[in-house]
Amino acid sequence: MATQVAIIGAGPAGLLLGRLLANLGIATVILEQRSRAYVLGRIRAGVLEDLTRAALNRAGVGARMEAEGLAHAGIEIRFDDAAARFDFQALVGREVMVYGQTEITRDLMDDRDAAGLETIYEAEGVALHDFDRSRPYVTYQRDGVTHRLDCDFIAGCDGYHGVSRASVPAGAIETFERVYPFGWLGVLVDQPPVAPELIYASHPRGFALCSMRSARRSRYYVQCDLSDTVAAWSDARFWDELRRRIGPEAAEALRTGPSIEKSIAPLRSFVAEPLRFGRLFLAGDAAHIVPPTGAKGLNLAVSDVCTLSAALGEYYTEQSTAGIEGYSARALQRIWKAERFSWWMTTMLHQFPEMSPFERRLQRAEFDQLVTVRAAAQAMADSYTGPPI
Ligand code: RFL
Ligand code: PHB
Repeated sequence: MATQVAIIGAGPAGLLLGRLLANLGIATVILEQRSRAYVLGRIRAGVLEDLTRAALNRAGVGARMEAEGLAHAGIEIRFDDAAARFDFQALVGREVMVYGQTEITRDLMDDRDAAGLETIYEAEGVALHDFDRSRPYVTYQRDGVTHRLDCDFIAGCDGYHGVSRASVPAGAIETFERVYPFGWLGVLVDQPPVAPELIYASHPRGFALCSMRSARRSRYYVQCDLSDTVAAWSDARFWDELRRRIGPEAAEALRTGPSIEKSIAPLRSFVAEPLRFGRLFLAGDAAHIVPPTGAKGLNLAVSDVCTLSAALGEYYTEQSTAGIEGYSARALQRIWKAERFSWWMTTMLHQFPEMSPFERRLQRAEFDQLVTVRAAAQAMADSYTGPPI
């Protein structure tokens, strides 16, 4: 089998790249190691920047998002007993869209099926070959049979644990990493959200976040220990802990119910440089991880593949290699901005082990700065809603 661009991974990065390249008349095959149902079962991101929303619309896959997504013009940040609303519209003239990653993934999968574009699920043992030469290829097994996919380029969109980044010789790649000493325990529940907008709360017992997926489905998180297990957190314990951290008014308004999903995610900042190795490109979580506090991971995956698809479009339609040569540097500019913001939000709002009272006071001063200095609030709103490229 042969194609122009072999895409590894059917997460949002791989699927959107496939749609963007199809729009440019470029052929793709996606190889995904999991089943479609497994990919759709992962509960992840919920907040889309303006640019992500615009990119999905431009790509032609935004109709359901526009109909069902919730536009949010601000967020609340709480610190101990203090609370402030940040009005993104007033501060920077932009808003965000709350629409689950699961729904985007479903929209992209349905679109790909309707267009008759090939996705091979449950592709095992994917291996990348000769991407440092002119004719790369990918091998994989399905139902016990080995297949070979010849291509011009390989796009590694296979997430943090994928095979693409791992295929690069160690001497050709540099990585930067911070692992945080805590995780997020997330619960999905079929109950109306506690408030019309997201609440980020820093409390002496730890961080908490109230988010949502729709007017009837809510998503909540509490900071937890890395050693915690889902089994140790009954629904009752989770609701109790959340109530303690989000302030009395929200605790009062909180509507609880049986969790329909519960999972623990570790928090990490990570960047690999560069993002291109001959004819292999890395995009999305394969190239970088941000802690979820800034809601940036999915948005970065989208901006990476927008940049990459434009570069590949230039190559095929204008026979110019300038775009693919500049891809890494271009994408990394935005990536490091998002890394800084996500690290900063995480550092301001979480309880760190062995944090001194001095450091807690500094966190409070950071919050007060946001509340009292308009330029500081504007900078936060600019980063949260997504700065123009
Ligand atoms: P994904 O979604 O991990 O998809 C990669 C795909 O590659 C497949 N794969 C392979 N396929 C073939 N061969 C192999 N060897 C393979 N190895 C892996 C995997 O099965 C998978 O299907 O990466 P992608 O597409 O780059 O998308 C990135 C986003 O998923 C991620 O950044 C966001 O979910 C991060 N994130 C958030 N981002 C936001 O922009 N806003 C948010 O509000 C937000 N909240 C979150 C988040 C991530 C979270 N967790 C669980 C990490 C909240 C949480 C709790
Ligand atoms: C979510 O709804 O899952 C969500 C929202 C905002 C974040 C992280 C996750 O910062």
